[in-house]
Amino acid sequence: MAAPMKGMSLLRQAYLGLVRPTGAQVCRQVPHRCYSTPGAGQVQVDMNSETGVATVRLNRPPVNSLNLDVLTELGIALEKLDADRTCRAMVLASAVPGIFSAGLDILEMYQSTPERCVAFWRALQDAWLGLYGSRLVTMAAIEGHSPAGGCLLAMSCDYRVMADGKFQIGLNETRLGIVAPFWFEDVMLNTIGHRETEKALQLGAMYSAQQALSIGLVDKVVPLAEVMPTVQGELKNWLQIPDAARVITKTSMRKQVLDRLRSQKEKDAQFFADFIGRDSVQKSLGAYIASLQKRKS
Ligand code: CO8
Repeated sequence: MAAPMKGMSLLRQAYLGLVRPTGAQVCRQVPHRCYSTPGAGQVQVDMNSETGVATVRLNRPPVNSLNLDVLTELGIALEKLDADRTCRAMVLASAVPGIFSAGLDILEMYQSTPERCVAFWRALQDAWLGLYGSRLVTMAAIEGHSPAGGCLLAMSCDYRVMADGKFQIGLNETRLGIVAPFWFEDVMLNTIGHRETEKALQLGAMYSAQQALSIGLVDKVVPLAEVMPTVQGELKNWLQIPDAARVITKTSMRKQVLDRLRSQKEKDAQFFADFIGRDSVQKSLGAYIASLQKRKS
């Protein structure tokens, strides 16, 4: 595999086919520990060239937590679909039953190195910019739990269909002793408005599907087996609209929020690494990880 080129992001190099970016490769660039076996297939892309609809499934059992590898793969997948002129829409879903995504991999934030934290955060920024800024019609098929970063991905789509039942969705960061970044906040504000966002973010609120529907966090709630058919049905409406007019409208609605992050990506990544490295934050994260494990036993 070619050595990484200076001055060009790994994502860009991968897109140009110069490198295959795995966590291991980033690991070689920055000293840190690896948490998972890197490799392809954690983001499955199924492109239907007849309909122009791609289905992108997160596939990182047990809970689709988003680590550096997954975020890098996701960013590349989105960039490729955006460049594919035969593709008009994308459904974001999960290959893991019962889970949309558990959000960011907490182990990427716990006892990590500043260099790894920055690399991880850049991968998240790029994946999110690709999703929120996508020219495609994007729909989230939420067939399971969707906390934190999972909720961010869902909110960044144009439309959300969620399975009724025991699953929950929301930005729960404050419960971990961390703070949702300004761009998570911006996306939520644009989705559910100021008052609901204030409550949701301060409380780290997790909503049932019906509660999420009532505040506009999701657009439709249906039985689990109906999620995909409902998404497909809704897509038909969206795909009736001429792409050019829809894309210009979407861009105009989202540009301000996208530009806010674009203009301060490095500052934001550095802030994340500094914040996460604080003793008090590490202590909170450690306690949260322990509580997840305790809940299980
Ligand atoms: N990261 C890493 N590991 C996780 C995560 C995660 N986000 N979520 C769960 N796991 C692990 C569990 O610890 C468990 O590990 P093990 O098998 O080794 O004990 C395994 O995955 C399975 O988890 P559960 O048994 O809990 O699975 P369930 O199906 O019962 O529940 C849930 C699934 C509901 C998703 C549950 O696991 C859960 O609530 N997880 C926590 C989700 C969460 O709080 N995510 C927040 C991540 S932070 C984020 O996305 C934004 C951060 C922004 C940072 C800004 C700072 C400036």
